[in-house]
Amino acid sequence: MNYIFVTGLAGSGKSLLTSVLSDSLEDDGWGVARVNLDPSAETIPYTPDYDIREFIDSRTIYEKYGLGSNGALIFAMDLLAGNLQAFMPVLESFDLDFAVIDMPGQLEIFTFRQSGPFLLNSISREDKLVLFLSDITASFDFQNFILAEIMARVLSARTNAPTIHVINKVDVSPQDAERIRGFLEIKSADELNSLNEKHLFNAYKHIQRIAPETTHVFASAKTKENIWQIKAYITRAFRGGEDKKE
Ligand SMILES: Nc1nc2c(ncn2[C@@H]2O[C@H](COP(=O)(O)OP(=O)(O)O)[C@@H](O)[C@H]2O)c(=O)[nH]1
Ligand SMILES: [Mg+2]
Repeated sequence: MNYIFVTGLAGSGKSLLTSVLSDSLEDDGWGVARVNLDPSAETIPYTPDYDIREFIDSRTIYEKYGLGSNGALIFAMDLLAGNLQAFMPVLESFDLDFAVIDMPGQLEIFTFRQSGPFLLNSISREDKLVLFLSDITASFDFQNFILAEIMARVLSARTNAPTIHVINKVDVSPQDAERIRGFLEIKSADELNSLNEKHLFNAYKHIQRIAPETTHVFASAKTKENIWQIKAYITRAFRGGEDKKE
């Protein structure tokens, strides 16, 4: 089974993309398991084949241990990482082409904790791909965009997986999407105006070296624009993917 981890900023569209991408892969004839690993999700727009909320309720953790909601989520991820022997057999039993895994929006589980990278690498050492979602409303200016880019690369380095930075919600403002595309064309700090932008750009260039395998797709989970591009990367990334389809 090939694993697609849907990570990214809170509210960027991870759950909707999990739904739309899974449906679209199924339309192409693939077998897909939908997995929700966000214990604090209120509602999700798909019927999960596995739902962590059935096993870990972050609200109960929140009350039982007196943790804040963020602390409860981090505790829940540690709990899951420590109980993989129960989780993995269920996941493996699906025995389909893809598992699309909807992750929590708290990026600190990947950046400042071991549980995120440990989870991803324990679920799949080899056959995995990370989608990192930001959305065009969160990447309004160059600094915000480059910070999202840095985060995508940090995730790629921490999880040792090819990563697609999906800039989602292009339907909201095609003009902003065009402007952000322009940010990707910048080749040198000399093209930037402020000192902060120049420093951030140089930091980004350094981080690129530790995680070079990142591509970009400008997409909309709502209108399904460019979902085909994400699928094209997915089938290319997984060895033999194109062959299996025939
Ligand atoms: N306009 C627009 N809204 C979107 C898109 N993707 C997600 N949303 C909306 O953004 C909100 C957050 O989406 P959700 O999938 O729950 O984000 P998550 O917190 O990252 O899982 C919901 O109201 C979605 O309907 C998109 O491509 N375009
Ligand atoms: Mg969600």
